[in-house]
Amino acid sequence: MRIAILGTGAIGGVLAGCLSDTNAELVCVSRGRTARDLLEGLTLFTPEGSVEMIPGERFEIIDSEKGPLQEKVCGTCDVAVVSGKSGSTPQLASIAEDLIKQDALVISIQNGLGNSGIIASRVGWERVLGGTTTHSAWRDGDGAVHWTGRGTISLGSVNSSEPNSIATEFISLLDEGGLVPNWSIDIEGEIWRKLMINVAINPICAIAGVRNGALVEVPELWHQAIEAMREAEAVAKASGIDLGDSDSESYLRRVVESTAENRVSMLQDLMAGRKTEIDVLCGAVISKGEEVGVPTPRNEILMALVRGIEMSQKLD
Ligand code: KPL
Repeated sequence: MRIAILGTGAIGGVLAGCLSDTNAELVCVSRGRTARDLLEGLTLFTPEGSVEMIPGERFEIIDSEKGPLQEKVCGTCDVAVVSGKSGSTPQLASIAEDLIKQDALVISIQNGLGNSGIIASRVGWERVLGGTTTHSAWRDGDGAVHWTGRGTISLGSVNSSEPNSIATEFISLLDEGGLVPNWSIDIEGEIWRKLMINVAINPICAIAGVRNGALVEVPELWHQAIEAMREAEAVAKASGIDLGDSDSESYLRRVVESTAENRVSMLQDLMAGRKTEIDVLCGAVISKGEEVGVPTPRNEILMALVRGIEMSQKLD
């Protein structure tokens, strides 16, 4: 199976590293410095502390800054996984469209709402799967990927159907690579549950400049996180999303505790001088809230503050 990974930052790097242990052919799409680093090889620090060095030749590397794709790579991939930042989804979706075969699947495992719709506008809903991940990782200044927390990858079709043969083969490769995949019959609910976690953790840790664990150490931060999450939960319910009966506060606590040493992706973005994903996190909760008549004042404040920080760092 030939798999394209579009966006090989932190999570994309974990995917590339783990799948390099399987017999999948791997095409990695990155830009500029990340693509050049990958040519030298990928260094992956596992959560258990071991280091894997994967030679650059293991991957076919495409630098998206170097103009249109070469004819020979077009229409060659069975699966394309979009793992870049949400701001690059339109560009990555268009590259995915060129890379994939007719019956291929394109899967977003990015944070936030709306990525699958952007991808579907290029490749059609019949070739799109929803996805989400709870693996956590960061990429250091030398391009090495630090996989800080083992999680899972959930995939599912937007119409809750069973996996086809391509999805089944892809899942078994993810499994072989140690990425703990599962097929979800309710991928929309899973994407919303991840969104609830992200609006609780990401903006607050990014604004305060703290690691995830601080949320359970500082009661005032925890209070803000819960309020932001509860708003997202109310919007999800009013939008008809089934969130099951699990207690969201205990789930949030478990995620924060298991990623306590992490710098959340939004904090990493600000530290690296990148724009954040606030629009597809708090921004998505606010606009869905407006549609269904649920007020979201906490998300509005968090979004305004993150936008202010982006502006002060001239990231607009
Ligand atoms: O998804 C994450 C992120 O950093 O964006 C969490 C789960 C909050 C882990 O840090």
